[in-house]
Amino acid sequence: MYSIQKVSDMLGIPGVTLRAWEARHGIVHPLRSVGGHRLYSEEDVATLRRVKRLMKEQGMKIGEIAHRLKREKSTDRTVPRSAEVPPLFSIASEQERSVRIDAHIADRLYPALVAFNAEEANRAIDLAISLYGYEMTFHRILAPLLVRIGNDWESGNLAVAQEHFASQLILQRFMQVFRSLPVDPGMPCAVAFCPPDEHHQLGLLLFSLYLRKRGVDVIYLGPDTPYEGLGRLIEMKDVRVAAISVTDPALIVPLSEWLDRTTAQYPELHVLLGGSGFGLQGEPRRQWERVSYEDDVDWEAWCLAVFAPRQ
Ligand code: B12
Repeated sequence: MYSIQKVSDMLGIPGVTLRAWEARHGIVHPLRSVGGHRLYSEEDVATLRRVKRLMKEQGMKIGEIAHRLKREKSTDRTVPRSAEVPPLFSIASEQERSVRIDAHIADRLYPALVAFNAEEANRAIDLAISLYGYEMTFHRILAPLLVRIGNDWESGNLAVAQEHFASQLILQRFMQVFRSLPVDPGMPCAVAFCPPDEHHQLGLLLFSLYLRKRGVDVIYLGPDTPYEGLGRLIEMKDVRVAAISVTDPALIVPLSEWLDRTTAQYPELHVLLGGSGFGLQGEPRRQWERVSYEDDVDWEAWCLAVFAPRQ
């Protein structure tokens, strides 16, 4: 597996471009390390190499290439199911096997969700958790599935009721695990939210789960959170960390204004900003003391620095 830096060096494609191709066009879906960093497989690297070649040799645009790759994938899917999913444990490499198992679970889960079949969907999720544990299940199976569902809704292939049902069922499973994880009383408190009008909460959930697994008491406020009252919450609970996720870049200006006020008022507060909204911004990023951007930091190292016991 390769880090984003390694892939960028190998292929001469900037990291920001790799992230944009993933977020906007779904060219590849690298796995995530426990620290939340992208891990590219050989197959991902081969796909990216091919994308680069198509751009250079045939002058194709990234959108056209994404369509071609999708078309090719759906043509592959016309192969009869029995041929497509061979017996789960007969495949050579570890990585191939997990890709097959992922596909097998997703092939059960997706139809169950769009058919409003909660029982079957929960069984498929239980199977995934028993195979991978909950953290890997969320990163490998459920997060990519939510992205697929979001895409299918946006392209008109799913009705809003199907999208809502599927998203809600998966979000409930996230919350179930989240609530069941113990809080370490020695750890400071964190708050996690998306600003007003931001409804994309998946990245925030993954990060919150990551913090909660480490015993951090995360107050998860979720999507579309008004700024009013957050200062009071920070004081009441002695919040040390604010994790904020933004997908729509238009929301960054009001967020910056809130950050100006809040970091001045609570100089001890650490803020971690994440979400594709920041990657899409053309202008240079604002600098604040104690504010970091998730794609510049190693989650593990950042947590160690921020949550290290005070001397
Ligand atoms: C799923 C989805 C939805 C779901 C959201 C479900 C949910 N509850 O979260 C639904 C269907 C509700 C939805 C609605 C809309 N969506 Co939408 N959606 C998507 C989709 C398919 C995937 C986004 C996603 O969840 N990615 C997976 C997560 C895990 O990735 P991520 O957010 O980048 O997070 C990663 C990192 O950035 C990081 N991270 C993120 N936040 C944080 C925070 C911290 C603190 C840290 C440390 C890390 C971190 O962690 C993650 C893992 O590394 C994308 C298209 C795509 N393929 O990307 C469009 C997309 C994001 N949506 C889009 C739009 C426009 C909308 C809508 C306005 C509807 C529309 N198309 O008309 C609405 C309304 C949303 C709103 N007002 O906020 C646009 C956004 C364009 C833009 N830049 O503004 C996209 C890109 C689609 C497109 N091509 O146009 N959407």
